[in-house]
Amino acid sequence: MRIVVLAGGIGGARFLRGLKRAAPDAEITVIGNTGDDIHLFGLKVCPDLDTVMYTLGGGINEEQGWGRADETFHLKEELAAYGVGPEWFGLGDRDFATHIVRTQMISAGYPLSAVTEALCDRWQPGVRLLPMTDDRVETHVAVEVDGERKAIHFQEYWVRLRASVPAEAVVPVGAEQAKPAPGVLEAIAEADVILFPPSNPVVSVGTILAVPGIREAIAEAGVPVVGLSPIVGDAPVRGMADKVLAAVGVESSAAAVAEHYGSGLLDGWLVDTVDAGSVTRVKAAGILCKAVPLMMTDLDAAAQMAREALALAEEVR
Ligand code: GDP
Ligand code: FO1
Ligand code: CA
Repeated sequence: MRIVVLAGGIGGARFLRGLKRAAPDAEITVIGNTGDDIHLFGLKVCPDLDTVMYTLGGGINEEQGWGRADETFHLKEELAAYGVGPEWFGLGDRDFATHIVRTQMISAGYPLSAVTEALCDRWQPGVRLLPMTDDRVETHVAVEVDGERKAIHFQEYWVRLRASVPAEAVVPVGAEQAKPAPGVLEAIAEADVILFPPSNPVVSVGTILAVPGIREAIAEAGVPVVGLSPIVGDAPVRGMADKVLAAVGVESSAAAVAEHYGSGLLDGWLVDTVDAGSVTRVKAAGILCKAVPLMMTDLDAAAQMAREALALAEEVR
């Protein structure tokens, strides 16, 4: 079975770990969000691709959910001693190596998709990890700080400001001109099932869908498309999905996110058991819906969620 998954960082990566366990013989292609990418110290950092790669490859900091296990921060401290920041973004010594290799290869002319494949040669994530595009896309967030309206990088909004001010708009800068990376449209066309993990619907899955051609290819693939809600009990399990959903005029609820994707894209939607009351509303939107436990407390729980998603896909097929 060929499965395509549109993934952000932590939510996507943890679900994928469960999916690998639930469907060990499946050929899994991951289309990763690159809108979170940021250039720092002359290096290209791809947080969501790295989170998927490290999580599936066994190198992730488990408690944090991003960055490397057994990390140290000597380089960051040395840079800070020179007054070179930003200090608010925690790049560790081990992680730096990934960004150096990536930037070196990009400077030598390799596209991000080829670089990602080379990095995965080391980590062996057990899935084919494709960036959504080889072109530069950067998510920016419009905010008002001290009476001044400005657009800041998504990482500055989330990591520096901790989403403490309302997001007035979310713009995937460059997405309109971007082309899907090699293999992306082919994987979608050849998929037997397409899954949206409990990733951020705006700045992860939404950004991937903003690359022209991807949304259309999914809608036209003619195979079940099933998603899992990242919103449980009207709040994100972690992160700032409520803030960025508000920016696109969507309430923070499992049902509203399903309606936001819409029946033109989604065939099935899983909500957590605490949101069982919203199943009728999702079904009324023309999307098959079921309430099951959706907390990825451990690998078994994530694997069970993946099984439920695949079972729902069979129901809509
Ligand atoms: P990010 O790029 O690191 O923010 O990761 P993703 O976009 O892939 O996923 C972020 C989303 O995952 C957030 O909106 C969370 O609410 C959701 N999430 C994290 N852990 C869980 C979980 O255990 N269950 C569910 N249902 N959602 C989760
Ligand atoms: N998230 C933080 O909250 N603080 C950080 O200092 C931080 C550094 C960082 C470095 C590399 C990397 O791959 C991810 C990192 N993240 C950090 C996570 C990153 O901001 C993610 O994009 C967000 O969690 C949302 O997707
Ligand atoms: Ca992300």
